[in-house]
Amino acid sequence: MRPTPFFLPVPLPHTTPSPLLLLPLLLTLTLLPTPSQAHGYLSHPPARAAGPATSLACGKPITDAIQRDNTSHIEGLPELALAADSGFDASACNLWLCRGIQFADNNNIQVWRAGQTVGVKVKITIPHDGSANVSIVDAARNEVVGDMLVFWEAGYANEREFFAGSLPVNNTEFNITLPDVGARCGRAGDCVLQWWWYGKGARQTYESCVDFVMVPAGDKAGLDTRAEGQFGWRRWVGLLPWRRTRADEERPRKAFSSRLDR
Ligand SMILES: [Cu+2]
Repeated sequence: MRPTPFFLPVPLPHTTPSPLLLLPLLLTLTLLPTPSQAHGYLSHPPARAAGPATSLACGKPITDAIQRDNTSHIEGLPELALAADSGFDASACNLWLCRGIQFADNNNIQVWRAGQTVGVKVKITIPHDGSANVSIVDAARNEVVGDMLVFWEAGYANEREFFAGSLPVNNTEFNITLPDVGARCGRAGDCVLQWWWYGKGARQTYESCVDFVMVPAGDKAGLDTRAEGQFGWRRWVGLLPWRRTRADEERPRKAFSSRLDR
């Protein structure tokens, strides 16, 4: 047998193309929507992150995709449910509510009162001009409760402003004032605070959900006994200095989830 030549000389170009010629290509690559790597998430207050309950409801492929890229768009997820062994359970996983991420995976339940002002932060990594809103959503019906709390009809996450560094600050940092939704959102899991963004050029939807319970103003006893114990220690843990770091907010994974869940 003849030995296979192990080195095949490849002719090298005699000249390197000018970087200017590469510029259009680079710009195209930068601006093209990237299917598997996207776009934004609500970074504060802590939002739902996919975990074991999501894997059980939505299957492993979808859960893996969300864990790989917490800014991913919803439209890329349904195809991952198609395989016979995807583990997707349509009755338990609604991809259009919180991207299917399950309440049971969240150990960061906010305790809020009507009239309270809450600071919200959003992380946008790739812009797509579009519309957005932050609303309270009835989780059982996937229905906005009352009026949207913040609403951008158009011009949210505009590409040109983003790359020029002139994106309006209120796209990513703003306050909301909570209406009295105690009647519908009195138990954790009843409602979510949802950040919703649709990039119209990319035709992609991004969503993050914050879990909360609304208690009567100034009345701690409004929590039933089961919830009081549950939220009592969870809130206490939430106040520990090592629990709340900037890194934790920027990286919406649950650093201590397995410890807390057991
Ligand atoms: Cu994109």
